[in-house]
Amino acid sequence: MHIDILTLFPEMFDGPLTESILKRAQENELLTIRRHNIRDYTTGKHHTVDDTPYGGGGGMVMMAEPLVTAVEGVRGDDPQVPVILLTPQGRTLTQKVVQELAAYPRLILVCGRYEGVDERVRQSVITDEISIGDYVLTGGELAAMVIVDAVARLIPGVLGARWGAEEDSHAMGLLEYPHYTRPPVFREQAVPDALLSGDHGGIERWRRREAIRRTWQRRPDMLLTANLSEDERWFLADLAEADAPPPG
Ligand code: 6GU
Repeated sequence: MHIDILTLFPEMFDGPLTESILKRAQENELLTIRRHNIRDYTTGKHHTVDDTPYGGGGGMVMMAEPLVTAVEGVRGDDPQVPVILLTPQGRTLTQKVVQELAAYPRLILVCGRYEGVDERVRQSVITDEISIGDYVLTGGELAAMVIVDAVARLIPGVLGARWGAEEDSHAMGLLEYPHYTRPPVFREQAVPDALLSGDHGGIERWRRREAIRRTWQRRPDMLLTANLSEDERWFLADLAEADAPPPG
């Protein structure tokens, strides 16, 4: 996977890209990331990238020329590559969208700044717009980092072989089951017997049920689309009954 990031602040990415799993993914050449400073695509001697909005009002708007020139320069003659603008107006990022993005060999991420970008950037070069949630950030950079991280961990080989992404919360359609490690008792709280049994079928069943319990408690909306067995549907019905308001 190759990701190009267009930004006015390429150094913002130093931390996330140079530690831990994203660092190793790049060292192993499973992921290549190139950062491009939009300011390098300006022509005037002042290297201006923003201007006041037509019609007045506060704030600044990112100009069309540097941004479109940057996208065209970076994209080359590959019309297939998604050019994604990070903006609170985009479609909301979910694990399903992350999976969709991870299937491309290449992505271009465009980080908006200031109050917005000239509408003609959208019309000229943007193929998709993504938001990472219903709140407002000062720019698209943090959102781009979120996308890079979430996409990278789905690339085969980025996570260890024994530690795939298949059982992640959301990928499974359920929140994750509770985890425990040593010691067996911590401040009088014991690890559940089911996990100490060595019975792999029993452990799997316990984990599925606890994932369902947690999802019921925290994200009942996710259960509408979760893939549950007959036995698990009965377990969920029992949970719902125990929680039901008292009769009368
Ligand atoms: Cl992609 N950009 C900005 N500026 N704010 C956001 C966002 C993106 N996603 C959520 N809030």
